[in-house]
Amino acid sequence: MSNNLVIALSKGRILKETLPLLKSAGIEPLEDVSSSRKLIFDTTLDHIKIIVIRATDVPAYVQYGGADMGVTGKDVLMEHGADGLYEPLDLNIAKCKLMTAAKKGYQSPEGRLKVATKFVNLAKNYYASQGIQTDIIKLYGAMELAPILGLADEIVDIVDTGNTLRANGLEPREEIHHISTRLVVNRASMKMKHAQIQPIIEQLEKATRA
Ligand code: PRT
Ligand code: MG
Repeated sequence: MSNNLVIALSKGRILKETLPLLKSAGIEPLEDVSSSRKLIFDTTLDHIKIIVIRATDVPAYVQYGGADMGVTGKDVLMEHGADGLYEPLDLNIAKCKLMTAAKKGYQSPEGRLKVATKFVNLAKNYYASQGIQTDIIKLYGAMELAPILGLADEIVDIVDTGNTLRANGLEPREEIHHISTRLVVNRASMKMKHAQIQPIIEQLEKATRA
């Protein structure tokens, strides 16, 4: 088995906060990952490569061993399921909340609720736990539009400042989960490459506490 290590990073808002943490662990990409069109990067450590992919694709890459380690949001991990993944570290970045929301002042119906979200599994489980029956409509973005245009009674989405909801005449309702960014490790890699992976986890842990 090769001792090469592949680390999967989420592009988008998590990336900027992840790079300084990796740097403290001595791992720096040799090129600017945000401006390059490449998907795989050499780093200051010869045996470590970084890939930059969508946050939602990180669990699959790590689960199936395409990457040994990965960085993605707890929301993405919970929605995907944690099969084949260790989650050794909370990186404590990109913190936000998974919430329900609706039009300001809107009275949600007593019976079945129409819910628009990209977090289909999390939404189903949450409303089921509240004893509420739902018809879930899967969307890939701009969930805020759904209640405005009558597509849904409520949405389930990530909220940080609440500005996006307010700007669209919506209000936050129930908090479902606190979210932050997590380090995940492929289960087989954790055993086979423990000597390489453990020090990285320890250095990242130190960096997140700093
Ligand atoms: O954009 P793309 O479809 O490629 O993927 P993505 O939207 O999943 O990626 P990205 O980069 O936008 O977010 C990656 C991760 O960042 C998420 O999985 C969360 O774990 C975390 N995160 C932290 C957030 C936010 N804060 C956040 N504010 N993800 C999304 N948002 C969005 C939210 O969806 C809403 O549209 O920002 C808006 C709300 O922000 P406020 O401040 O207006 O409340
Ligand atoms: Mg986005």
